[in-house]
Amino acid sequence: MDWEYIDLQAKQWVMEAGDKIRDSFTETLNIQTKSNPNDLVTNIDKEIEQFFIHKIRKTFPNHRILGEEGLGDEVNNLDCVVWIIDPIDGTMNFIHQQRNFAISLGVYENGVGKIGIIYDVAHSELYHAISGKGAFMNDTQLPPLNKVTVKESIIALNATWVMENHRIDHNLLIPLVREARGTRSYGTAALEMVFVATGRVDAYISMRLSPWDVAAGSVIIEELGGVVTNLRGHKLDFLSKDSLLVAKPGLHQTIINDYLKEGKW
Ligand code: 2AM
Ligand code: CA
Ligand code: CA
Ligand code: CA
Repeated sequence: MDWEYIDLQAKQWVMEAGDKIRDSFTETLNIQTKSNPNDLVTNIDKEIEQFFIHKIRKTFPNHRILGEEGLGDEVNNLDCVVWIIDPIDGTMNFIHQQRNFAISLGVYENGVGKIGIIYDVAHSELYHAISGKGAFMNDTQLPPLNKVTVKESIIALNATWVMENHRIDHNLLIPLVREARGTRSYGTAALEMVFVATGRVDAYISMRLSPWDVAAGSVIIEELGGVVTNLRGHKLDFLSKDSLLVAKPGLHQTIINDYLKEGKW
């Protein structure tokens, strides 16, 4: 498989999609709700997903597509090549802020991440990695991730997970939040993973994300020596919803061992 060619094509499409999203800033959005009143989708989310599907089907007819808005294929396994697409990650930010959202596109072969592309449209920052070939922000290669202690780390997480919620004992994360240097919350899993890749934050935690939220980010993080698992320290399967812990090497192990030990939750 010529991953470099696929990566080149995908990056061109992502830039084109970014232009479409920027053009939409002056238009009136059609906003609908999904699973709850704060789970939003717009006509642009659907149009961008359709745009990628059209391009992929025309250029790579044998590849399958798993997209958040469900316009691609019904994907029940990751055999052969599957594109895992989130047309807009951070839709709430897209609607309210016109920033802090991203296009996220991962290409997997037999379940193994080969290409990860995340485009921060508002900042014109394109992050990408081809497995084994380095990770880049625009044309600048990103350096490998260094170790850091909890005391010196900034951890990205949503305040929801330290309030009473039905996924996790909300007391579990309090010691980590207390001992970390700081916490941040951006509302876009794809960019929060990119922020770990660039060292802007040291770890990112979420209780429940879907394959399209994490597929691209995982390739970029792992290329830099970072670690991507669920909160129990197990690998993700990129087919089901799961929790997520992304962190620099060392810090990941420390968070699992000292703060998230099974039995505590
Ligand atoms: P989305 O914007 O593509 O839906 C913060 O809400 C992060 O969690 C975003 O990356 C968002 O992706 C993701 N997310 C996953 N499931 C969600 C849901 N049910 N409602 C809102 N955001 C969700
Ligand atoms: Ca969504
Ligand atoms: Ca998403
Ligand atoms: Ca989305």
